[in-house]
Amino acid sequence: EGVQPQDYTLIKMEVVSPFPPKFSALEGRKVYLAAATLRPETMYGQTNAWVLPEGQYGAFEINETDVFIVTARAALNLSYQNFSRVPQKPTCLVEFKGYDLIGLPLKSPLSFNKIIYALPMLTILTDKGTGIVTSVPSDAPDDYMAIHDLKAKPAFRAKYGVKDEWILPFEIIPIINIPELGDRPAEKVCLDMKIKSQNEKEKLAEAKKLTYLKGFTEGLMLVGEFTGQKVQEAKPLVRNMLIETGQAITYSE
Ligand code: A2H
Repeated sequence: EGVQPQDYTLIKMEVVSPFPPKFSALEGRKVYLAAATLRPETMYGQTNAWVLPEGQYGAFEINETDVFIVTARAALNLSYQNFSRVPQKPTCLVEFKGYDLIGLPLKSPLSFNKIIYALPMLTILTDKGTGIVTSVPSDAPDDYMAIHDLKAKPAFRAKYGVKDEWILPFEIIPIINIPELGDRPAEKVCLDMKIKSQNEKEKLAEAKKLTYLKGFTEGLMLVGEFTGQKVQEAKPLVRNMLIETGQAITYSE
């Protein structure tokens, strides 16, 4: 963990009912995969969620109605930030492996895609955020490369039971224009840097830094309520809108 606290927006990605058998104990509740993001202004372009297949997750009671699927570590942090039915004591209703979450259909705030699916990503860290990541391949190099790997490698899809219809209908949606990088900045940077897969961690860290900085300082919104505005102006506005409408919460660690 860093020295500086990091302020994330937790996006409530709602699990669409009817739930699969392993989720039957949660029937009747509002169940969300809660994804930690630093880029709430990109949520229009979500194409899927990411989970770590080998990761340990739980379904935790946040209040009388809502249940969040996150790591136990995140649930404990949340319980100290007023997000637990029992203050400072997470209540886990069901435990899951990331495998159990793959293929879940989700409804996510602002997303132009009305239903998106949870897919496997092998580079998710379990000691950061919630262990759930939302995917915006237009603007996140990690997301772009993880989708690329799934599309390029049938054996990878087969290993995790990923169906073509959870990936193929979801094209990259332009959300932000960056003067030097265009409307699909993550794709451009990954191609320019000749990144081959999600496992090229050093190159991806560099790609991420570049798109993040350029996006923040020079990016303009192409879609949504704040079309035409700068990313740095739109970011807090989108964040507040999501929080005020109950579609997201703040989370720091
Ligand atoms: B970001 P920082 Cl469009 N493991 O959200 C790996 N990555 C994780 C994670 C975890 N446990 N938890 C969150 N993240 C990702 C959107 C996005 C993000 C865009 C562009 C860049 C970007 C859509 N994915 O991140 O290490 C999440 O992906 C680049 C900074 O705390 C989260 O924001 O700085 C970001 O990493 C948090 O990274």
